[in-house]
Amino acid sequence: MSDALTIRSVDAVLVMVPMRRALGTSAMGIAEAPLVLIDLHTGEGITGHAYLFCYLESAGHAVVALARDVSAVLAGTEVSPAAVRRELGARFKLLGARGLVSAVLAGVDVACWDALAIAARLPLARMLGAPMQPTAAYNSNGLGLLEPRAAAAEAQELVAEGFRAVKMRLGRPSGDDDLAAVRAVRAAIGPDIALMSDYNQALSANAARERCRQLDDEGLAWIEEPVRHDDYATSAELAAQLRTPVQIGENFTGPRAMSAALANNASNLVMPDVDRIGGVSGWLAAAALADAAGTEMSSHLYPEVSAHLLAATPTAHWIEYVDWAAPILQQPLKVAEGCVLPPDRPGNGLVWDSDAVAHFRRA
Ligand code: SMN
Ligand code: MG
Repeated sequence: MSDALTIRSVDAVLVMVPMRRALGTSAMGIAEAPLVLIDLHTGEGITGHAYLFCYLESAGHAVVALARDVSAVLAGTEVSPAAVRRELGARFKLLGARGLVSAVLAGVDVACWDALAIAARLPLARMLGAPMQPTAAYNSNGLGLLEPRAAAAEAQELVAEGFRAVKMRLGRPSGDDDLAAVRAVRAAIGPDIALMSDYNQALSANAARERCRQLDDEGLAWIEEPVRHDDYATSAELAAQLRTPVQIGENFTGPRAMSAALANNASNLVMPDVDRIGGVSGWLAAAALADAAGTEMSSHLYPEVSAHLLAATPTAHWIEYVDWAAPILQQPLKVAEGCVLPPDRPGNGLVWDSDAVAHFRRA
């Protein structure tokens, strides 16, 4: 007897969803979230869901095209993350499973795990052997590169949405500008709210040495990606010298990259992104690496799926909360007392609001 599910097709739809607050980062501003929604249909009638945040609309169109290729390759394959990885590994070996290709593979992995958990009638967290435990959340829905007064006002709004922690972006033209914004935000939120910060790789190694030291007495929960994401040597130097923890991880493409970062002591904290680290399967490998290294691990974006994954992560630290997918979800993720619980329904809990999807659809 076999209860295996079989893949029938993989459908992908691009939506451009306006964000409640535009986000100015040191790299670019984002006002609309380009999301590719993945539906993995099975012959048994169960559909697995995932979404990919694509940063640019053009990347969303490319992901939809790649998903068509994936659908043709996977038709008839068992819904087994390992089997799917084997098939797609071969398909994309020559092109290279990097960048958008790896994001598509991760999205399919998330959708496979969703289908398996739905078939087992278990929330994803329980499917992974985890208790339904909450993770402390920080509100990342804003606090782009604003001038100090606007940043202070926005920080208060973010706390008032029910959080005990917020993240602000850094990388203004001068260190003094960032320091003024950090101090304005701290004065607005008080000493008891955790304040994360993120440079989005803005600084050269020399600038980072100076500018991170300038912020080292401000009580920041972490300084994220001060330099190029793959400059592990400079990042390690900063991590060793600063009192403030250095955080990296959203750009780890697969657990191997994270393993190299940990081996180089490139940061004090790690925060992989489920769609860059390799989906649920990649996350579990990364969580084992963080556990072995004794390094606290947070999530990057995708709070809906990350809520389940952090419940299954031995060194779980913070969940990054953004509501960018909320307008196209039937049941957006809930925050209670500054924490996020994995949704108590079968699978990862993603169910599209079909009217909203039709409204925001671009491809
Ligand atoms: C970020 C993520 C996605 C879009 C813009 C900025 C940022 C974060 O690096 O960590 O939230
Ligand atoms: Mg970041």
